[in-house]
This record gives sequence, structure tokens and C-alpha cells, in this order.
Amino acid sequence: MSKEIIKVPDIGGAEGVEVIEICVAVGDQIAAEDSLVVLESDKASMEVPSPMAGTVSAIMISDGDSLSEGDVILELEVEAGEAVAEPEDAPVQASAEVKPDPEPVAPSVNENNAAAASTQTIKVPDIGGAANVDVIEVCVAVGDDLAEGDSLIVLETDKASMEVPAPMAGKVISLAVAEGDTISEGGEILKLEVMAAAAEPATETTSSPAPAEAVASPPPVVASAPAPAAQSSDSKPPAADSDPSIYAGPAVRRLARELGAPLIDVKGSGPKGRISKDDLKAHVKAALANKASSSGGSGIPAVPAVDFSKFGDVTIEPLTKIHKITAQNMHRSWLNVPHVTQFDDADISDLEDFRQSLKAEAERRGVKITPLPFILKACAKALLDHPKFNASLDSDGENMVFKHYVHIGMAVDTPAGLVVPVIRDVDKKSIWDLAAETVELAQKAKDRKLKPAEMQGGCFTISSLGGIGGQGFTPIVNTPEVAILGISKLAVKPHWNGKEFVPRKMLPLALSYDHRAINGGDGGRFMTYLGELLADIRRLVL
Ligand code: CAO
Repeated sequence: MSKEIIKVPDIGGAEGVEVIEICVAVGDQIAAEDSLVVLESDKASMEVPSPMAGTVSAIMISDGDSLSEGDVILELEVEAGEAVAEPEDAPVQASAEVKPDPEPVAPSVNENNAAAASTQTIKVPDIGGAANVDVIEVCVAVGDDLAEGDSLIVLETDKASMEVPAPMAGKVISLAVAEGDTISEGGEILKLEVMAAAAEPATETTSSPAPAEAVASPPPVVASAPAPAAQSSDSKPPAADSDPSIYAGPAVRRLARELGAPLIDVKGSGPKGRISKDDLKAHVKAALANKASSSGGSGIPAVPAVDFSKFGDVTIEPLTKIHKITAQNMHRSWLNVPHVTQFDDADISDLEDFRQSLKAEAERRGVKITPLPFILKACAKALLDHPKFNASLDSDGENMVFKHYVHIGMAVDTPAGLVVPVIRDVDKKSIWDLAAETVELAQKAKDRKLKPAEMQGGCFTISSLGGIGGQGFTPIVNTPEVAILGISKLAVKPHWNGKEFVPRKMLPLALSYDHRAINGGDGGRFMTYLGELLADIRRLVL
């Protein structure tokens, strides 16, 4: 019994080749030629078979490692007489029967014309002696502009697949192969129209070394090793995209890994069920479409499409841009913000008396005075005194951003949809200023004359439906703000003053806030304070 170290054999000069599958586990008894590991370069995948029978006593590599010729793969315990001496002059044969191309296997070129634009016949290079190899994928079409190194075709033998890269840049003018053809070394692949600078000197025989620049593409490698041994029960299952039972070339396997799409789920449309890049892309597209239609994007079941015309006459009108943007914003807030809505009535009887007393003066000034400017002013003071409401959560949810300005948005209902102009520095403006500005901004909104800057920078929003009606509603926070005040129509209600019921003008308030930023206690304090300010507007000057 002796211990033998099994190393990566000659793999055609490829360096840093990725281990995509380890086919054995410690303790496995393996026969000579059983697959030990699958390696994959940019252009080819190859299996490394065991040069001898034995028991795996140690594995020195892991999935994802990068290996080059001579790197240790594993240690085998072998019976006396099993070990095969490695002939010094035949390293490839002795090490693992991987028969890489002894020369770089870039396509050979037959240059017909060295003029400015010449036609180059691109032929199958030396592919390690394999003949009648299946063309499993043609990666280009007539008219394609290719860069040097672009894959032209994918060939596949029983044991390995390989991509044949373009030895130079050029335009495909004809194709001599199709998927399903078989081809051998020297067989024509296609004709390229190339500019003089891109063409290399003529190389008439396919066994000649490839042009220098063609070597830049990692050469494909032919592995003539036998099929991998059946996986032992305790060796780990292969990653789905590296499963040797999946019939796909290295480029497709690489793309599958990049997309995170297990090839095991992909149906191949090629000969013998081979999976092409197009199969993989179609599979991913279908999976995405399926997800979108079945989940509404966030795991939320989609509302089924209904043909309403089955039930009666309908007309279909496209949504306005404003409507679409509002819908998007509302949906985003609704999904992202844990809303709490708190209700209260503010006694604005005194405020209303005062407002009525201002009507004549308002007329003289040419402004209309509604409860809104007073509510704006009261909100500004409440925001200053409750900074958590005058803040935003930063996008990663790690910090609160406290604002030292008080800009308040005002929802305006327009024929084109809902818009929210922002009144700047509300805390610094007079009731008259605010009255004039609300009317002006509302008019601009209705005339669709608001500039983007006039709708930005809000700290808090007021949505007043008081002029329209209703007892209450639950407004949606206008993110990234953290709170919004909804106002409904004031109503005269009986109020118990300790001795008797008296009629008072009560304004229904609904405060919605982002519970990530604001707690119920904060909400209660803000609402109570706001109610006090509105009930006695002298407090606004305190
Ligand atoms: N209760 C009773 N009456 C009210 C009131 C209230 N809460 N608020 C306003 N009013 C009265 C006004 O005093 C005015 O009456 P007078 O003409 O007799 O004085 C009348 O209702 C109409 O007011 P208005 O709506 O023109 O003015 P406003 O300052 O109250 O509001 C604006 C301006 C632009 C906010 C409003 O016109 C508007 O568009 N509101 C809709 C907002 C909206 O769609 N929100 C929904 C958002 S969804 O979250």
C-alpha cells in the first residue's frame, strides 16, 4: 500500500482554471479513469480522470479553487503494483489522460487577400486529434461584427465541449457550419471580412501554430478522459450548473452561474437535449414573467385582469402622467411605511369667529381666507416643537435626519390628478402671506404651471378635504416625510363644558405617521398640542 499524490495534468497551458466540481470524496474507492474533478476555463470544461485505482485519502482542493498544471488535487492510497510511474517524457498521458491540444487551438486562418479589407477563411484548429466533432452551437450570424476572441462555434465530443474563438476581429460574411454538423480539424467554419491591420499572415496548414493574437483567447482544451464515475453516496452533490448530467457547454454553464439560474431546470432544445444560451435566456425570461404576473412584484398576489366590456359598455382612458406618478408614490409609501393614523377633533370655534372677522380685510387685500393658513401656521409651530415630525429616516434606516426648516406640502386636487406644492418657511410667514400663497399655488397646480422645485423639499404634508366634505379619512404619508395631516369638514357638535352642552365648531383631524420614526406617544402629544394651538390661536405667538 502506498500513497500517491495526484496532480493537475497538462491542460494545454491554461492557468488558474476553476474547479467547478469535485467528483469524489475522502474514503471513495475509485477505479483508474474515474473522474476526479471537473475544471472549467473561459472556453472549455474538462474532466480530470484518475490515473490509477485506489482509495481517496485526502482532498486538497475545494469548489471554486483556481488550478494550474502541477497543482495537487488529492492523495490516493493504492495497492502495491497499482501506482503508475509518470514517464518524464509523456506527462500528459501519465498524469490523467487529459489530452489537451499540444498547440494553441485558435482557429487557423487562410488569408486570401492582404488588401485593406480582406476575406479570411476561419477553419477548425487542432482540437487534440478529435474528428467528426459535433457543432453544438453556432454563436455568430452572417453580418455580425466580431471582436477578436469572440466565440464562433461550440464543439462537443463525448467528454468535453470547447468554444472556438475568433482569431481576429472582422465581419462574418458567410457561415460554413450549422448546429448539428460534425466537423474535424481544418474544416471551414466561416469567412470573415477583416481590415488589413486585423489580419495575420497566411497560415495554410491547420497544424501550424496559431497567429499570435489568437492565442490571447484561452485555447479550448479537449479532455479525452472517460465519463465521470458515478457519484459516491457521500460525496457532495454537484452544483446544479456543473452537474455533468446536464448537457450544456461551458459558456452556458458560466452564464447560468452569473444569473444564478440552475441549469437543471432548463429544457434544452439542441440535439440530444443540449441547452443553449438561448434556452437559458428564454427560461430566465419566462421565470421572471411568471413571477411578475403571479406575485405583483413583492410577493403580493396580482389583481387578475378583467374584461369589463363583458358586463356592459366601457370606455378606456389612459392615465395622466400625474396620476401615474401619484399612483406609484402612493403604492411605494403604502408598502414601505408602517402607518398609524390617529384621530381627534380640534375645537376651532374661536378661530372661526376670528376668521369671519377678517373677511372684510381679506377682501380689501384681495385674498381669500380659509381655515387652511391657520392650520399651516399651527402645524409649523407643532413641527418646530416636535422635531421627530420634522424629520426623515435616511434611506438605509440607520439615521434620522432632523430638518431645521419648515416647508409644508399642501395636497391639491386638480383635474389632471393630485399634486403637492410646497410652501417654504411656513414658520416665518404671516397668515396673510400664507393665505395668498396657498391660493396662488393651488391655482398654479390647477393650471399645471408648477415647477418641479415648487413641489420639492417638503417636511410634512397637509391634505385638506374640508371644503369637499367627509367626516374623516386616513391619509398616506408622503415619503420620505414621516407624517401627514388629513383635515375633514368641520361640524358643529355638542360639547360638555362641565355644566352644559354647548355647540362648538369641531374640525376633524387625522394624523398618519410612519411608525418606524414616530411612536404612538409622540403622535398623541403632537395631536394634542396641535389641537390646543388651533383651539386658541393666541398660543401661536407664544
Ligand atoms: N371645514 C369646513 N369648511 C372648510 C374647511 C373645513 N375643514 N376647509 C375649507 N373650508 C371651506 C373654505 O372656507 C371655503 O369656504 P368659503 O368659500 O365659504 O370660505 C370652502 O371650504 C372651499 O375652500 P377651498 O377648498 O377652496 O380652500 P382651502 O384653503 O380649504 O383648500 C386646497 C385649498 C387647494 C387645499 C383645496 O382646494 C384642495 O384642493 N383640497 C383637496 C386636497 C386633496 O385632494 N386631498 C386628498 C389627498 S389624498 O391623500
